[in-house]
Amino acid sequence: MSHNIIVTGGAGFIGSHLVCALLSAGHRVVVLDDLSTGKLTNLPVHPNCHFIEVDIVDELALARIFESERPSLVYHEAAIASVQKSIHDPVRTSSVNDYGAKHIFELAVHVGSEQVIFASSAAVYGEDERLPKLETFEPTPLSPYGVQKWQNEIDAVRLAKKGRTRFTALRYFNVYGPKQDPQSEYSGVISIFVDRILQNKPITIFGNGEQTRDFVNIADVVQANMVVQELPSNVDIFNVGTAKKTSLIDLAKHLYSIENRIENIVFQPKREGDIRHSVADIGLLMSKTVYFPNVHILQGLQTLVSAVKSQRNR
Ligand code: UD2
Repeated sequence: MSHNIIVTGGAGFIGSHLVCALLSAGHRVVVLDDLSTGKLTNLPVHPNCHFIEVDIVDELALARIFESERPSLVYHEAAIASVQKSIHDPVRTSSVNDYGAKHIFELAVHVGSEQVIFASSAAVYGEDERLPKLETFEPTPLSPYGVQKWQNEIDAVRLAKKGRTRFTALRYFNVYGPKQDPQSEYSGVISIFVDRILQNKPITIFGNGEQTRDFVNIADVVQANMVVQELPSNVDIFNVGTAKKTSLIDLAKHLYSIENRIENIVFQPKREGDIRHSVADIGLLMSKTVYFPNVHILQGLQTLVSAVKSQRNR
């Protein structure tokens, strides 16, 4: 079935990959983005792709868009997606990540959208040291970002009882892939490492490098977003990862060996709010859908390095 779909944050890293997959599946897509970190060049030129520049805290503008588009499906990917930024600026991040999401969710219910699929985060698990992370663990976030994403889930549970809109939260683990912007200090570690190694500059590891993450390729994150469409439950919360963990040191080693370069690593103190280990249990998502993580980290890193190099040569 073809849907009219709103994708917030659709010009960003994850959103734009998702928009391409939705267009390929034959849907009409309306992209909402304030272009604070997203880029128009991330979006394909396609007759079914429509872009509207809007800030998700602008309630009036959003209401107008939802009233006229009446989307059957909403993907909410817009956020200030940074643990560190949420610590330095909890007020602004809360207005976007918490209140922005509230607006989107309320409007989807108001116009009778069938489903809202939204980006939550492994950051909700915070200081709980049990591994792998199970959706049934009580969240204990360490950062405002984790609290904000948890609040989104609480709102989803509340609103799912109110109308006919179904809510699906996807707790992304550490997403990486082409189009992830390496330029900010808040960028994902893989994008920063690739950028610096290709420029022959040293990389920085915060802490001793033994912290681990479940690095999940953007292709698998898009897959998760696609397979949860049409799930019958009123509300679902799923981890999206690979169930495999990689330490920062191993990640750095893989990248240096792909590029055949001598390791050049600077160590700095651990960052505030940094969780030590993180790996997803993905049994729930795999049992309820056909999700299967296809991209092995080594293969994903190799593809990413080639993509970044060929983009630079253009
Ligand atoms: C990621 C997500 C965040 C949230 C969280 C869930 C990104 C950018 N952030 O936060 O949105 O979903 O996962 O747990 O994907 N590091 C270095 N050197 C660098 C940069 C980072 O050592 O130059 C370390 C950092 O201290 C951390 C690890 O690498 O231990 C991963 O950092 P990150 O910023 O990529 O992601 P994380 O896990 O803080």
